[in-house]
Order: sequence, then structure tokens, then C-alpha cells
Amino acid sequence: MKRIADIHARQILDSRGNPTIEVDCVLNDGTMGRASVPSGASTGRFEALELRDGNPKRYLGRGVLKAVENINTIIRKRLVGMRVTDQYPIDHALIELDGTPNKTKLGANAILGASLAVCRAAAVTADICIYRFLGGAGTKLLPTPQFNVINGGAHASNNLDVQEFMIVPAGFDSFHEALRAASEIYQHLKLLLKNAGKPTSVGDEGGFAPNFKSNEEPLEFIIQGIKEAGYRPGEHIYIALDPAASEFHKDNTYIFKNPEEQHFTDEALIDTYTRWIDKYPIISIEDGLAEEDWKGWQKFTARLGDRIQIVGDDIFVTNVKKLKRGIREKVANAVLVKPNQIGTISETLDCIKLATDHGYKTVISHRSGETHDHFIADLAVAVSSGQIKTGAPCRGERVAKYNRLLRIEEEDKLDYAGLVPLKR
Ligand code: 2PG
Ligand code: MG
Repeated sequence: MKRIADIHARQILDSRGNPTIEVDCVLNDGTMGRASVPSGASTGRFEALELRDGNPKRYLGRGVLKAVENINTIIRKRLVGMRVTDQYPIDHALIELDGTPNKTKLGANAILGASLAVCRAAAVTADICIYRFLGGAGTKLLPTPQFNVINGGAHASNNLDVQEFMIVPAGFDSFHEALRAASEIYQHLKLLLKNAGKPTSVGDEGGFAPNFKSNEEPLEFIIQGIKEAGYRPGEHIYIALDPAASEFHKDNTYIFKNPEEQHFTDEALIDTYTRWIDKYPIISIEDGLAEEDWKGWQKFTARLGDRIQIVGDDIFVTNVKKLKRGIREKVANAVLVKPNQIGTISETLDCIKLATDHGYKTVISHRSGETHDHFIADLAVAVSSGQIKTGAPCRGERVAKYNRLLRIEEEDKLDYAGLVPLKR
């Protein structure tokens, strides 16, 4: 019987150069599983707590030494001796050990680091991949990616209010052809921006991040990029947006700063999205409204839910309670899944199951601060989510996930999800 012999955490750096946690889980047969934890910038108010040291003299307060210490003492003591394949009992023990609703005592980053490292150790010692370990023999789908090719909002220092402009290569038969198309479009987009005199340096998620004339202009560039690369918009390639509207919502008003300050009611903002949907092949909008605007979300879903995928990120925060309310109140038709919003693998799987049982789609997601860890690629395959968003086809921590999917495609006979999960 494989049991946990040791758990050891350390502070490492993430893709933004901020501290985060890496955890090693060593078993009594000598095998080890290692995992690291991502971190958001446009963080939902209701996410589980990311514990930071707050000491301004070290890493501007962003150190995670307290969380590391919690793993190396309290969590280690509780988990050593437990059977490594018992993911649910282990996660339950972690939740109990913390004892707070938002994991404020030990930190959701500490808890998730342990949960992930245990999972990986269990897969390593069983000599199977994580997607098979979590998904079993029924796992058969490679996800359709959303590639964030233009970055704005909290992920860049440009003038875009809308945070993420993504291309969705749903019109292909295989993952590698979809990835190729995305990469070619990304490179053509770069040339187009360069020829328009714009800088082509990239934002936190690998997308280009110059200033634009308006929040609509990036859509024009993307359509042009798709065509230049020899693909057809609305047939090979679709568009997905994550405005991350909580970031520009204040006193019941939505405020765009670009091109000039413009105030919207929920309905006026939905009108703007509708105009964009009429004009461009937009297939999915995430966080079109703010995390506390449940009424606005209902209108948004009622008006556009039968035309496009409406994804809840900040409003659901991968939390079963929040998603239950969403299902009851007819809010959104899909959920963004970020393990670090909730803090354990078990709770993440519970959220995915709840969504699937009620006909909600799931999009497995990275955070804007990432590491080389590609756990979410395996997770997307394990649960047959059919969708993943993990940034541009650029930057090591983003392509780590896409490259992992290439390897999974090579070693297993899996179908590419394509347009199926996105069809309305
Ligand atoms: C989002 C995420 C990931 P962050 O809003 O969906 O793209 O951003 O990790 O900054 O919350
Ligand atoms: Mg989001």
C-alpha cells in the first residue's frame, strides 16, 4: 500500500516573477509527485484565500513563506501515513484542518499545492498519467482551446478595458491542426500589428498588448489575422471574449475608459456585446457582467444564452454553492474551472460534476500568473471537459499546457472536441 512518507514545500517564482508554492509529495516506495500553484490578477472577490506574507520588505508583500510553513508543519503532520490514492479523504482532511469557509487559516494556495502534489504522486507510483488516473478508461476527448491573443485589463498596461480576446480553432479534426492554426494566426497578427506601428511585446498571458482605438478594434485585427493566415472566420476559427467585467464595474455602472470614458447600464453593455456578436464570429463570452450583478447576469443569459456560450468565472469562483445558485437563477450556461479558486482537486471535480449534471459546459482554465505545471491540461482531458483556456500560443508557462496536450494526443487515441461543446 502506497502511503505518504513526506511532504515538502518551497517558495518558487511564477511567470510574473512573484513568489508561489511548489510542493513535493514523497511516498513510502520512494516515488515523488511535484506540483506548483498558479495565481490570478483579476481575482474574484469570493475566491478562496491566497495566503501572502504581507511583509513589504520581502517581495513587496507577496511572499508565501507562511503558506509554505503551513505545508511543512501542519499539513505534513496530518497527511503523512495516509494512503496516497485517497484523494477525497485527503482533501477532506485538508479542508477540516483549515476549518474556515474560505481557507483563510492555512491558505488555499497551501492546500491546493498539497492536494495537487498528492494527486501527481499517486499517478506516478501507479505508473499512469494524471488524466487516466483521474478520468479512467472512459476518458476520450481532447479539449478545444481558447487562445488569448490580445491582452488587456489587469493583464497588460495598455488601454483595453476588455481583458481577453481569444481565438477558438474549433473547425478542425485534430488538436495539433488546431494548435497549428492558432500559432500561424498569432504570428500573422504580430505582423499586422507591427505594420500598423504598434509594439508587439506581450501581456501576462502571452497575447499582444498594444494600445487600440477602441475595445472593438482588436476584433478587426483578429479577423484580419485569421484571413492572412489562410483560415476562414466562423468556419475554422471563432472568437471568445473575457471582458472580466468585475474590473470595470463600479456603483452599478460599467465604465469603459477606451476610447473615452463611457458609462453603461447592464442592458447597454449587453447591447454592445450583441452588436459585436452580430458582426464577428463570437462564440463565447466569459464574465460579460460583474461578480455581484446577478440580475444583470440573468438578463445577459436570457438574451444571449441561446446564441453563445456564457461562461461564469468571478461569479461562480469554481464554488459548488455559487454554481447551484446560478443553475437555480438561470445564470450563464458554462462555468470556468480554476482549481486555485476553490483550493482542492476534490472540490474542483465536484464543481465540474455539478455543472455537467445540469447541462452547463466547463472550461478548464489557467491563471494569469502561472508556472510550468501542466496539471490543467490533464484535468481537461480527465473530465472530458471539451474546452481549455490557457493563454496565447506563446510564453513557456502557456505552451507547457498546449505541448502537454500534443503529447497526450500522440500517446492515446482521443477525439478532438472541436465545435461540439460550443454548439448552441
Ligand atoms: C480570468 C483569469 C485567467 P486571472 O479572468 O479568466 O485568464 O485571469 O488569473 O488574472 O484571474
Ligand atoms: Mg475570467
